[in-house]
Amino acid sequence: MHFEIDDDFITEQNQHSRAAVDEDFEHLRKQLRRQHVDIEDLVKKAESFRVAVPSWGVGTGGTRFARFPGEGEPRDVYEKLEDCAAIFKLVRSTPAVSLHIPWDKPDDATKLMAFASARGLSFDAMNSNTFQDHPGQKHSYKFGSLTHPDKSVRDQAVAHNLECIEIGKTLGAKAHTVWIADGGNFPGQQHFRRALERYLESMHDIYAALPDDWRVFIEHKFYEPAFYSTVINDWGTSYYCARELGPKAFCLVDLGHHAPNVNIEMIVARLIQFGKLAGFHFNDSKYGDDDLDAGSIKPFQLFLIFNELVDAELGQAANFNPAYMLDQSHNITDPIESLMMSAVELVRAYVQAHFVDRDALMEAQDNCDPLLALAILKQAFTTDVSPILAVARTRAGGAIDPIRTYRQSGYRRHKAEERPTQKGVTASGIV
Ligand code: LRH
Ligand code: MN
Repeated sequence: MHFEIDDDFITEQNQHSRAAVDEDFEHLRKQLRRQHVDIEDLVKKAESFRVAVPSWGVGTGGTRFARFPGEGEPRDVYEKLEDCAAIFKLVRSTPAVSLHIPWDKPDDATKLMAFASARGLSFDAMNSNTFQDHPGQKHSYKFGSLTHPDKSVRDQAVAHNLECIEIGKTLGAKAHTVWIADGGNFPGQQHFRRALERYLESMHDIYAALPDDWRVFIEHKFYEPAFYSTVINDWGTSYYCARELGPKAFCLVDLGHHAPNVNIEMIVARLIQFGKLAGFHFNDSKYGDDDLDAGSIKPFQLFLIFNELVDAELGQAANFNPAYMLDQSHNITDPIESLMMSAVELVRAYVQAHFVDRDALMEAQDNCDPLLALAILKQAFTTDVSPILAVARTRAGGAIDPIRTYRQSGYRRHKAEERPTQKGVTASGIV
């Protein structure tokens, strides 16, 4: 029998803090009413928010220096889904999982689909992997994949992406994310223009294989693992390619894929205005692609990104249907706890962005009153909406305090018993 956190246990644990949350909620209701905001509207917004969990995020991540595996690591895609189901049970905003192929390649996709839906889970965007060489692979991706000078390597990489789409069709996914590590470590190693031409040639073949109701997400990244030049290095290159490919191609923004201090919320506004925003890989970082927990380092930036998203949502921006996903690497925390905390921080930023007085903001902008404009944003960002988030989770059958309830459940200890660590045997993932 596989241990699962049951609903009664969650309800029982919620008893511990219900009274305090109700009191704080009523206090916040009065505070918001003074600003002509109905707290129930914000609860509905919180309940409506959805973000997908990365299958590769429930195993312990690492760096090139070391990986410190935790207890009860998932050893295959089924155990990864068990952990995703535990997260969904407690935070209620993560009903979808984004798979990575071949790490999660199912022997039987129909069986995997049934296993997932039995736990209330569905599948979000698929992810291909031509940044590692896989067992039995004919050609190496050492010097690139979709942009490799050798056509047979490009064909192999295209075929892999088509296989991801085929698996995704069986699993009910509706999008495919293509991130490639292609680039160079030395000046002169790559011809920048020819490499991009080869990329588009390969992507046209992948685009042609997309079902009518699918989208392809181009994920840019300014460096790593290539340390001199990266073919799809920034949003401009990604946007050009999405335009070239067609209406089903969009630009995915992974927050960690930008140089420090880049104004990411402005890139988001641009991609919204150009009708090419695919969505996000949410995480946080201080230096490089650190893949830290969303909202843990730069919560104000996360809020400003959601301020652009909510402005577009309320303004019914054209072609605006962003896919929200987490993409993190949990090197020293319990991945389940980090993913729950990150999901909560995304709902927080989304609800705070819905609390922005947009009429007053527009007036301040039109009156060239920068300080008032900032103050209006800061008022929303500094409003503690935690009672709204807790009530929204509880009304959906989740936990008032997901971390505390998870720890009380002993889920990790149970999984440590069910999943005895075998030296060297872990679910395939980043490291
Ligand atoms: C690349 C990336 C990409 C995934 C990988 C796991 O840095 O963000 O989205 O394929 O991480
Ligand atoms: Mn990513």
